[in-house]
Amino acid sequence: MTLKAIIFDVDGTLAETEEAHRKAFNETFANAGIDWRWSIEDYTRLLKTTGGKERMRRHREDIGAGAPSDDEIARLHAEKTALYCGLISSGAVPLRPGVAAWIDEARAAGIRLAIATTTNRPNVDALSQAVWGCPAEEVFEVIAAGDEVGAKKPAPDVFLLALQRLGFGPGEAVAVEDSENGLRSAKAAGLRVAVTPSIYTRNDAFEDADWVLPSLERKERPPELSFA
Ligand code: XBP
Ligand code: MG
Repeated sequence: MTLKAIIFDVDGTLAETEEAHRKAFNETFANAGIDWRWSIEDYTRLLKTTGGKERMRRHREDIGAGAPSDDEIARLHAEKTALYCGLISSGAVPLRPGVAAWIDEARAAGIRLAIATTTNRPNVDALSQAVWGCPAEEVFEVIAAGDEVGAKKPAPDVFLLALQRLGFGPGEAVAVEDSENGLRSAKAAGLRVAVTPSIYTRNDAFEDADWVLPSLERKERPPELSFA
């Protein structure tokens, strides 16, 4: 079937954002007087739990702590989002190689562009402003983000929501992901999936991917994913 849309993940796919997320979590904990500090090793493990609030609850359970409460975690997460957006707005994180050119190329070819991400909508907008100088909806026609769905990746919900908003079936779109959870989510939605591993996901399992690409640069993309 002809390809009509590309649905992009954000964290790790459009940009290597996870170090900025980790720093924002750690700064939030320090500001709140909580003695949690997530190392790169900790965060690699914790990333298996998608969503920032879910990740904090997972850590609380892992260490057998009774606090912070779920309400407190929601407040901490709002602060983390503000800190993260500040980091991204300072221009600290560029797009990954090939992303900007691919998006231009796809748009010029009439391919419709969407986002399906676990991250919060303000984080998507902060990245778009920093790298494109405009709100995310000026780049992506459809954005499905964060808490808009009940079940985060690897559940298919966020990709199904993006497809529904596009008005397409899964055979008409391709998902672009960097993680095993993202791959499983997109596959469960019935999509073909191109994976480009990121710093935090290079040891994930990608056997089920339709394509595994070292980067999203044109020279690495198969003919089906080149439009120029
Ligand atoms: C990314 C995530 C997100 C971010 C944090 O997953 O799991 O949780 O790390 O975002 P994916 P929030 O790239 O598969 O969408 O703190 O805003 O939840
Ligand atoms: Mg990702």
